[in-house]
Amino acid sequence: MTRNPLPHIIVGALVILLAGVAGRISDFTLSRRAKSDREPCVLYPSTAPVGPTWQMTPTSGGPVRVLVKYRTESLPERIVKEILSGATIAQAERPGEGVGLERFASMPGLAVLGFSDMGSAEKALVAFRRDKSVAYAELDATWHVDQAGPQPNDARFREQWGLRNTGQPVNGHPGGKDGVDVDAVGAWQHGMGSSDLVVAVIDSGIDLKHEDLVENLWVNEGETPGNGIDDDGNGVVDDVHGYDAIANSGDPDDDLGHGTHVAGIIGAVGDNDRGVSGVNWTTRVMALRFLGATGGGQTSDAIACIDYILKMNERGANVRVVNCSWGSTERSAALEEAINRAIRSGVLFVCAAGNDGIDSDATPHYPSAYPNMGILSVAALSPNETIAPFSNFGELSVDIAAPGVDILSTLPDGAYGFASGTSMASPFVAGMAALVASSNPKMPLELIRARVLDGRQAVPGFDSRLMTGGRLSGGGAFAAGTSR
Ligand SMILES: [Ca+2]
Ligand SMILES: [Ca+2]
Ligand SMILES: [Ca+2]
Repeated sequence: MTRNPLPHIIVGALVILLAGVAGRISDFTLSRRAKSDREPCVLYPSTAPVGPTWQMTPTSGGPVRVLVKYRTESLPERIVKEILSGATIAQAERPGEGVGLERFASMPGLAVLGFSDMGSAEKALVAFRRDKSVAYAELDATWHVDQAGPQPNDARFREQWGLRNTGQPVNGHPGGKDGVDVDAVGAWQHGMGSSDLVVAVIDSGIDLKHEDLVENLWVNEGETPGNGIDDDGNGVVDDVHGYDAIANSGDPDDDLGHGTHVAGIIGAVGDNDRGVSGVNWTTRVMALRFLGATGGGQTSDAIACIDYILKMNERGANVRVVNCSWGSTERSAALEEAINRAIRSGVLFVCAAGNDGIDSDATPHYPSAYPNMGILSVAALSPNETIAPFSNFGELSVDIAAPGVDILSTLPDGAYGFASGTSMASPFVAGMAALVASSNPKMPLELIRARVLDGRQAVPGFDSRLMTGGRLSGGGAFAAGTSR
């Protein structure tokens, strides 16, 4: 690990400092309060630093302040007198008695006025903006910490609306709704993941050489790579990062791209300056291949992947979460039994709800709809907080929604790209399940499940379409944990 802790220390120190000064973080005002009780109509300096982690919102409640900047190099005495007499701002309140005027050394033409309510402030603004000697006039905005929590330095993190949605445009599409994300930043206040816990991706394999995945791949410590020998005697030669059930080999490389994309959502290396961040900055992803280059796979190969997971768990691998971003309306009794057995051993299955845009209660999609509490079924959320039109839903059979539209993640050959589908939504939940459990890698399946589901953010209209009626929230999942 070569993480630089300095940015987090700085952010943390800033948050503590602001909390100490303001007494609260969310509504922190940087304008200096009046020295007396003579508000409104106090003129005093305003110091509002601008930084990338700050967001501006209009002041609400209390005295409403207005900043006025005159074109002159100093605030003209004539203007000061007019302001103090109320002549320039005819509709605004008259200033109080004996109120002094403070100027800004660096901006001599700027003044701050206080009004008792928004109505008189807005009238004053209109009057100021009509005045040709005024360069600009604006409300004295409140600044606050936008999100108190660590954010990774990955080059394309800003495009990952699923982790942090500020309404930014993504993949050439207009921005969605601010805050509609998995609240990864809230979750990261509690931890960035753990290398003691393994998430298995049963899929098309993974690009095992990807710059943003290598560090977070599961490693079979008992296997010496590339010597053509099954060193650990588990029946698979050179299985260093997982298993290819199609070729029965130890090289689950990805020639489809699907599994690599899924793996990056769960655990692309976070805060390493490059690419993207996974829900977990640090984790261990086991690569399991049963989907071939055409995107299809056999039941028997899926079962072989589960068999491999259980075999390695017996040897101490600690696979706690399995992601299944695939499915069919065909119901396999054999696959169902294999999954049920794995769940009984303490492994949580997180599955895509399917991309047919239908009610899964009426037309079930498997394995997501197998009736087992150890299976979480995930619908795809859009950045506008709707269930994506292609996504399956179901009040009984689909549990929760997670981002699944225009999701940026890793692709084979060291690439990055966008994809949409419940295939992308499922790994957000699988990744968050692992993140929630990272403080206790032996956390019981039932508790992991409860935290993820109980922590969901309720969304109006989702009640009739999803079991929890909400979307995944990392901050909520950790809060759900502390209330137990
Ligand atoms: Ca082996
Ligand atoms: Ca070997
Ligand atoms: Ca990265």
